[in-house]
Amino acid sequence: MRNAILCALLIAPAAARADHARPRPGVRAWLDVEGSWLNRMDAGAERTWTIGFEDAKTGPIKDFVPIHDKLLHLILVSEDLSRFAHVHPVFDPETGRFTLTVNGTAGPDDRPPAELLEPGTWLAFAEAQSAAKGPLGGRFSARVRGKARRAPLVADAPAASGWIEKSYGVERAAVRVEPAKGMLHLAFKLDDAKGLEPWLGMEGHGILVSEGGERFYHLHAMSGDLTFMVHDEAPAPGLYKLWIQLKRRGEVLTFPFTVRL
Ligand SMILES: [Cu+2]
Repeated sequence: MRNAILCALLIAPAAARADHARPRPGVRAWLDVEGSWLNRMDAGAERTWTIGFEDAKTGPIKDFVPIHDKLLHLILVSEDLSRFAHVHPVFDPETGRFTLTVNGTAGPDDRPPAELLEPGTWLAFAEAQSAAKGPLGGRFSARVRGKARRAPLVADAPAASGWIEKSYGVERAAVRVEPAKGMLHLAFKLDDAKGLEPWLGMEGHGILVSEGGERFYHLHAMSGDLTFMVHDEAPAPGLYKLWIQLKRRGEVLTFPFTVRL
């Protein structure tokens, strides 16, 4: 734990880093849905999700500083990892709380897409940075009433070259797990890579979540090349869903893969 934090602090933001902020001892991260900690709601209902971080001794944390251009990054995934959204809840400096309106009419950056929040359990991973305490992470769940539609998680098969090649409509992209001792390297390539531009302070972002949602990593592309890294540990072997996110010609693109590590 301490090593991971040190590592995240020591490596400059411009370099590749995997600041998969983890829950921090002495800090409680919480989510409530419309003021209730039961975190249940009906599908399609407009609800406010509120997120906060509380220090056991000093109370609510309010001294957030931007990390990759935003004060809080929230990754929402369905429990079967078939659905995904990366959103940025709105900060209230008075209370130190972040809010997200789901199924509502909030701005484009802080609202999950409409196809999200179908019945079932949703997992939410929050990443923020306190000026005094450093990276803060939170892992939450919420339940949308009704019968969940669950898709099995099946690994994408790599070609003999090791590359997993996939089509997304007219797009083609590929990823390859590259052996690296004590860390993880994922090489990525995109057929139409002209006009890529930085997004949230990086060339690209990779979100990696283990089957069942126990483990969460946020990877970044190294400058000039699209290799995504977890540099401070090797994620445990298993099946993972990976979403590579890049910005090209003004548009944020998301490429999902299922990889076996
Ligand atoms: Cu974000």
